[in-house]
Amino acid sequence: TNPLSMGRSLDERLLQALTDRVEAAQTTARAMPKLTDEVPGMTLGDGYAVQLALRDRWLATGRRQVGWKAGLTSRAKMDQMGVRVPTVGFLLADMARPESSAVRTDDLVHPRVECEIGFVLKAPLAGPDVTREQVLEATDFIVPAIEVIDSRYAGFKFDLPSVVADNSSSARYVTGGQPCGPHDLDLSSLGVVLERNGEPQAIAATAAVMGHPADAVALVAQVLHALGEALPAGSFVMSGGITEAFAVKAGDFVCARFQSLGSVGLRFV
Ligand code: 0L1
Ligand code: MG
Repeated sequence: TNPLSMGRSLDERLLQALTDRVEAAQTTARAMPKLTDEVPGMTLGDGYAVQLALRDRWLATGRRQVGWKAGLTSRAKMDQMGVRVPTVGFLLADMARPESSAVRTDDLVHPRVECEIGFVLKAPLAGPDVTREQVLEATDFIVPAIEVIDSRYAGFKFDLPSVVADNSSSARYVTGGQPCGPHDLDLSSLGVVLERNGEPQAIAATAAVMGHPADAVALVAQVLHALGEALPAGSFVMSGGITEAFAVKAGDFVCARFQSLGSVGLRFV
């Protein structure tokens, strides 16, 4: 599948019905079967149509969008989930949690954590062929982040259109450590250790994210262009999990230690 092919097949009634279903699963933290069980012909473009319909509903209620994330950008994540195409998802301000804070688990289905590099943009990024260099030029600073993902699909079992409709499993995120200029370090080879309860769960380097995390941000810009969207200045963009994701439960403490960027942590209650 081409991550930029956005052909659509759903009529408006079915689009709204599927959006209702995703909205209910996210709001009540109840798992649902994957959407393609009912609509086997759903396309990637249909998945994004549901995601954007959901985003627009949330914005209409006063929630605020701060940016976007890339999902499934590392081989480890793709192998773990059996999906080979990177995706994007929107990030709302109220998904953020303070560093070291307690994150509730009772309003999530089956949370998992990922360590990622976050980019804060000082200039807009738009168009069909945004490059790594343009991403770095447009970046104000980068910051270490942990994403808490929570697929609303039973057993974390889904396919590409379904996971895209579920906003690429976005749930919570936290930033921390030391912000750093995009040219102050080699972003392609930063080491990271992801710890759970003080024990290393995974050790990797940022090259795992499409060779360079800025390439994942470029891909976000390209996918958004195909959807008629763009990254305005000030956007916060997460570039995707560097390692596979790990399940967490109440009582767990998670910390990601990044070379040169410090650490970011949170605990679950
Ligand atoms: O941020 C991510 O990589 C998540 C993408 C969706 C797949 C998943 O739930 O693992
Ligand atoms: Mg992620």
